[in-house]
Amino acid sequence: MEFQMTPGWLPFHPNPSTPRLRVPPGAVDAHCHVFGPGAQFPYAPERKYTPCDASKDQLFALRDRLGFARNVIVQATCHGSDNRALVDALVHSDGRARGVATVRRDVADDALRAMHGAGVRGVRFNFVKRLVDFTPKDELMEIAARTAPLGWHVVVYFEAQDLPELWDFFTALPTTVVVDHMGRPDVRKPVDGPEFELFVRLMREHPNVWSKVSCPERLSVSGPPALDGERDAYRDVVPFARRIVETFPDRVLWGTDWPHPNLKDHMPDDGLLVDFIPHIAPTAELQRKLLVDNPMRLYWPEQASR
Ligand code: 0GY
Repeated sequence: MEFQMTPGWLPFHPNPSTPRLRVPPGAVDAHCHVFGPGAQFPYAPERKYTPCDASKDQLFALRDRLGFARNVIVQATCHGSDNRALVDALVHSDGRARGVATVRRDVADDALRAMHGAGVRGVRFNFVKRLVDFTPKDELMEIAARTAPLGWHVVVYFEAQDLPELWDFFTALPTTVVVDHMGRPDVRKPVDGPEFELFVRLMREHPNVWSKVSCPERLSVSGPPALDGERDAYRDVVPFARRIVETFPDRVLWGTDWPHPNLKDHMPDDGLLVDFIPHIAPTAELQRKLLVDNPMRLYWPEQASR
């Protein structure tokens, strides 16, 4: 099947720079996607955008280029609840990728077990209105209850202004809950203002809540470096991500978000994104927790050493 990219869609960076940061051995890129290729794994009819193809081989090449050892591949909304591209990437990763799927209430037990065998370890619930149609919360709770016995966790994606309404649902989930991109704070607001305090409180009061300190390129208003070759980017996101890393060092994850769906203004250089890490996790110990210990405990517990 032929797919036309959504007009204005930006393809991923063709030639990311080599990061200055040498990430610790065994580092995990814990938030990235595969898109199609559409001819092999068609995009879902209910999708809100049509991306560029971004294959598992391209993802694995980026992993190697950035110095990472493993990936956690998260089902993107353009594939709906058809997890075939994700599962195909997992089974061809030599055990170096695990996944987070999207499933519907009517998913069969056999299908869940097969996904587990391929390396799926979580389900994603998406509440970002521009990306998905509404799914009733009782349906999501039922999915969480069915996947929890497999040891799966729940990944949630939402925007900061929706946290008050979602609070009761999130805090009732029976599993580890991983929040994408710090709940998408509005970084023009103060880092100690009421909106971000609510997110910090969610993590403080609920030790099963983790956060990805990812996507500065999505959250930033100050944006990428003004000049080619400069490596100082997305500085307005630093206080938010650093606060979460320093307050909850054992419950944070980091990911590239490659191939960066729905960025309208610029496409980040993935090497620069890696060089953002020392700004938010300034010590070697924090970097090791963020990039190795935490993702290993969540996604490869049988191999985790800490
Ligand atoms: C992300 C961000 C986005 C898209 C998706 O599943 C998706 O389509 O996650 C977005 O547009 O904010 O986390 O990759």
